[in-house]
Amino acid sequence: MKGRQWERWRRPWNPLGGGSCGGGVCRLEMGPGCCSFFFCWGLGRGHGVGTSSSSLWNLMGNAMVMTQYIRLTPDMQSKQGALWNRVVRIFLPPVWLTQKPCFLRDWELQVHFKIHGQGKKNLHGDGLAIWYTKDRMQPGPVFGNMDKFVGLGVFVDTYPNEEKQQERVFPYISAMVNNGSLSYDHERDGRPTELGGCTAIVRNLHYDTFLVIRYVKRHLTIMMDIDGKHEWRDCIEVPGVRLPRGYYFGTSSITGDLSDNHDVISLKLFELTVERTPEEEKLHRDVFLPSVDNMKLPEMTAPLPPLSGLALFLIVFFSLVFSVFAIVIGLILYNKWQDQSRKRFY
Ligand SMILES: [Ca+2]
Repeated sequence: MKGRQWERWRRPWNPLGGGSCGGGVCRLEMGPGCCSFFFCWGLGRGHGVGTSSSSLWNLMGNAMVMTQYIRLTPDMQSKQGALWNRVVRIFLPPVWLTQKPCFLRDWELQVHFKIHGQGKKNLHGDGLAIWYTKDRMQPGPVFGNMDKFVGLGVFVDTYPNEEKQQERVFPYISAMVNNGSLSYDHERDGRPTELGGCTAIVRNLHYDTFLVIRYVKRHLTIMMDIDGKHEWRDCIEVPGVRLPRGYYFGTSSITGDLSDNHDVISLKLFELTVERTPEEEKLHRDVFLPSVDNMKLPEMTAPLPPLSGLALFLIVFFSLVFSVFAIVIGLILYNKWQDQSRKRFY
């Protein structure tokens, strides 16, 4: 599925019905009672994150707003930054309600990004990640985001950590779906948990680079436009991906000993209008935990909550009462038995 074939399916997600993202003009729309959406910056009339009071995005860590893009990390060691869509709070008298941001069923996220820096071959890192996850704003080791995340992660990994790389040429794009039980293996560049991947030579290019993540009828497709030809090229295609609705979109990046500028020029989210047969409607019911058909994710084992002081006191108290009770009964029975043996004796 390439090129413009999908155009007819998609429209910008805008609950108010008045937004558009045609002609390179991005608009940010939001209204009471609806979830957030559209965002973009640069492009002249776009809304800047952090410069607009109605911004629906939060920056984190070392991320910076520049005039034409968001810089997740500069080309410096040990930096990390992220950009997340925000929780929208609305006031419905008499209470504030926290609105989940996005309840799209079928969607497409277009990411316009740029990775560049001074480092020569294999002396740059670490890349960036794009997220659709249950949690937001949780810094950590996975491209600047938390490990054991719940949702989808798409990684543009620019540095091969694993020494013997025969099959994979870097920079490398890969995807991972997690229910919170899996760790991303940084030393092996996520290989044990990857759903699929492809090589993507994206550093220090003089033209624009794009990535698109499409999620339609539980089918995850990731394509890229990195050759300056304005054409989508296939990268990853995975059927049977079950993602809950209402998760957050974000992007994050980290540098370590090696570094790069990781810039995000725009993120555009589209709702896709897809017809379903009644059977598909039944099959595509909402799910509560991410999973992939034909792929076993370890079960989530919730740790037992620690006992509260009161619970501990009650347990000890009733154990003591029970012990005393048992001893008393035991004594009574013993006495009775002794009485009876005495009677028998006389
Ligand atoms: Ca890596």
